[in-house]
Amino acid sequence: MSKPLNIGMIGYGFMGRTHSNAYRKVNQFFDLEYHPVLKACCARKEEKIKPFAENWGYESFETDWRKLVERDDIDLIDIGSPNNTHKEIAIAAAEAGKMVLCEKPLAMTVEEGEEMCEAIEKAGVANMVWFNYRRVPAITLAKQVVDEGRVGKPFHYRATYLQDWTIASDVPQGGAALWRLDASVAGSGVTGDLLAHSIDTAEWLNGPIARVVAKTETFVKERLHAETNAMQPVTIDDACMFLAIFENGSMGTFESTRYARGRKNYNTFELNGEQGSVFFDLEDPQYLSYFKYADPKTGEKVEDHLTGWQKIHVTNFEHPYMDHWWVPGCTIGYEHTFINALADFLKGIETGEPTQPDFRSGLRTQKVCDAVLESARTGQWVDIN
Ligand code: SOE
Repeated sequence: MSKPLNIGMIGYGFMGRTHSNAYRKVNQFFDLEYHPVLKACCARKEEKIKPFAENWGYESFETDWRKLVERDDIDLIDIGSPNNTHKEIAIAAAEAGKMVLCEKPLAMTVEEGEEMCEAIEKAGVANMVWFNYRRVPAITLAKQVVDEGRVGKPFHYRATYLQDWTIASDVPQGGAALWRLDASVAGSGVTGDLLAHSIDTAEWLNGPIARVVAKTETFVKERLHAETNAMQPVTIDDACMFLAIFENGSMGTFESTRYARGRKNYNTFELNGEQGSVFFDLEDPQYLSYFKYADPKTGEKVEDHLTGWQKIHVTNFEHPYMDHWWVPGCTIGYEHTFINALADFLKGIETGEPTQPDFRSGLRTQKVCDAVLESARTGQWVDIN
């Protein structure tokens, strides 16, 4: 008999939609002990949250998150609201004994993240940060390839995360739609928003980053603020590039911008090792590219006149998550990464095995982000711990 898990969703924007969709679909595709029930959603403005609740089938809505957190009929609080709300809500939810899911980045700063981890761990509640890209089947396959020793001793990790939606100087900052451009709400610009994804993936695949040196740039210095209607200085980083040294000795380069004309969500990585390489591009998400130089078991070189990159179409039943979806060759998309992540979380509460990335893991990423921003300010290398 399937057990209900009553969801309290905070936020109604892009992430409110991706998460709500996951709650609605997960049991149709994964065989799980728990089934999410869309009990209530929450946002400050009734005119926004009421239609959201109706559209997604939430039983009720609240306009004060504190009321939602206090409700006895809620088991899990999902934080999909802007970054400056994460800490207060997560701590209150943990203290109320609720499970907590939080959209990335975990927090505005490391200090905030630490407080959140302490509260979550003290309460002993299940938790996860929605770094959804770990659940792109091709990225999960890359992890498998690395763990199988097919890349071998790593030398280079190269990540880019490029978009182009803020090039026009008349795009305002702030407000419900554009809070990502307002540092007082977002914490940072591309570093927390985009590089946080790249860092989470990088550390998952290639282990901890030991030190970084970074440079950031803000191309448009002033923007109209959507809430005050006045021109205000832009304090987010529009672009960021950093060099990293991983604890395993390999070297990393990371580049992110919202000024790469033509790039919409170009999230790529390549890892080069002694025995092979892997490459992924989110604008071509069904594929993982793999270059095999040596047999992972014997270490013997397999290179011959037909050696080359293999472009693997990650849609077969033996590929991660794909036995839950369609038949081989039929692709899944962006929204499925959230469903896959939720399925893993629900399996985790069923088995008692904590699901990754949890808040501690989200804090690791926060530490790297903060070190990157500190280095950009000082021009110095910064050690992560
Ligand atoms: C920013 O444009 C954004 O929506 C991020 O906030 C998401 O995390 C990313 O996955 C897509 O781009």
